[in-house]
Amino acid sequence: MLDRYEITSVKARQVLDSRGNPTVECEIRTRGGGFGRAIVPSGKSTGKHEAVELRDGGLDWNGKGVSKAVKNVNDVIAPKIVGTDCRNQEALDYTLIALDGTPNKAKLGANAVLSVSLANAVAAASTKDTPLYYHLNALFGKPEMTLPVPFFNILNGGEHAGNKLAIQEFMIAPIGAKTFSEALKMGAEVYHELRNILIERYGRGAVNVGDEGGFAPPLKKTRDALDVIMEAIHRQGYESEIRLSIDVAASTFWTGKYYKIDGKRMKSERLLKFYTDLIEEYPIINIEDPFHEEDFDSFAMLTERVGKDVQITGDDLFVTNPRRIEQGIVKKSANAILLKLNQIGTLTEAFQAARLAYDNDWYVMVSHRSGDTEDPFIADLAVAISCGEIKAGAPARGERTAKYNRLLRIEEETEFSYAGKRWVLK
Ligand code: 2PG
Ligand code: MG
Repeated sequence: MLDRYEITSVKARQVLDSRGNPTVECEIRTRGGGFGRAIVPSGKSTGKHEAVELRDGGLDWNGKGVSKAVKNVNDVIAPKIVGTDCRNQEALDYTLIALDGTPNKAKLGANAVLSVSLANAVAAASTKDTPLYYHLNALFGKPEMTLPVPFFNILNGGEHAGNKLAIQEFMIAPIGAKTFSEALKMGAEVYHELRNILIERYGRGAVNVGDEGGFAPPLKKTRDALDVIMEAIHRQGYESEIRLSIDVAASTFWTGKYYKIDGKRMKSERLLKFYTDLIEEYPIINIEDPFHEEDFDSFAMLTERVGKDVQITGDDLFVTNPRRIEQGIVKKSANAILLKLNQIGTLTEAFQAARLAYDNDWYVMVSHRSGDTEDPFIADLAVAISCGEIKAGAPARGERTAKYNRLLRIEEETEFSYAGKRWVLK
């Protein structure tokens, strides 16, 4: 007898991401009437070691079309997985990995592969008639679920903005909120206060936004950005609840010899001192990618110096890749990983990355991409693996609020606690 969990159709198409570039959407249906849809996001400050995003090249869509990846789903992957059981995520993902056959998904494209991997999980949850976070939690196998602290990227620099700030993301984390909804309120209030201050000081041109919805004011120096954010937090009266976080994305201003930041050329020792000074001056709880993507050793030095109090997160360094995370664990290069599904290409491998981090007492922050979509998958993922931290951009713009609004709904329908207490308030 044919089972209700049998996959009956797999269909991909090309849709647009938040930057207006093509990306892959996949839909999976099951015999029991289940339906899953997933859309793959796309990074800009991508790590060198990320899985390959397959693009068509040529003139159409400025070379960014994904028709080959779509064709790979419809013609190569679909025939192999139609008829299989959607509940067996690992078997499906290993089929995808084998079909691709390369270490970095270069043949079929990580965008093709991931769209199927995620749509399958959504279809399985739908067939079971259970929320996605429950289904993912069962697959991942963690005893509890929590609502993550949102890290709102309210001021943008680096490759995500047209200003001179070297650092890519300036985030606020309402760790002292009692609930997720309160955290969202604090984040939105500070975001709007920041807007007011930027207009007062620099005029209306200062509140154009970057790729992730944070403001991109014409500032040049790191401290100018941190000061204006502190002012916004102060005016809203949230000094005791909100802490700061930065994604330096240091590979983007590493010249091969030195770092170009704040009008200076810094070698890694000087940059390290720059960070320890910042940590003393500002309430920073997390620094992502403080050094370039091959520099495991400088990462380790910073982690040794400040890692007891500050989370040091590897994004471009680890690219959600268990093999690179293992290297980082041996070298003590960080104490957290950024989890981005499309850096590795399947849900199963992303779970392996997260488990590896947990098994070594590291933290995990679930993350969006700068080119993202209305798909809220990562909200459920952050709850399901109970990592307690998510970054999904500013509390504004649809592709970002899709994640935060999904978390509001999960909060309303569950008793899960807010993960703010995982951070020590100093
Ligand atoms: C990052 C991300 C997401 P991108 O560096 O962490 O904020 O940016 O998607 O451009 O790599
Ligand atoms: Mg990053």
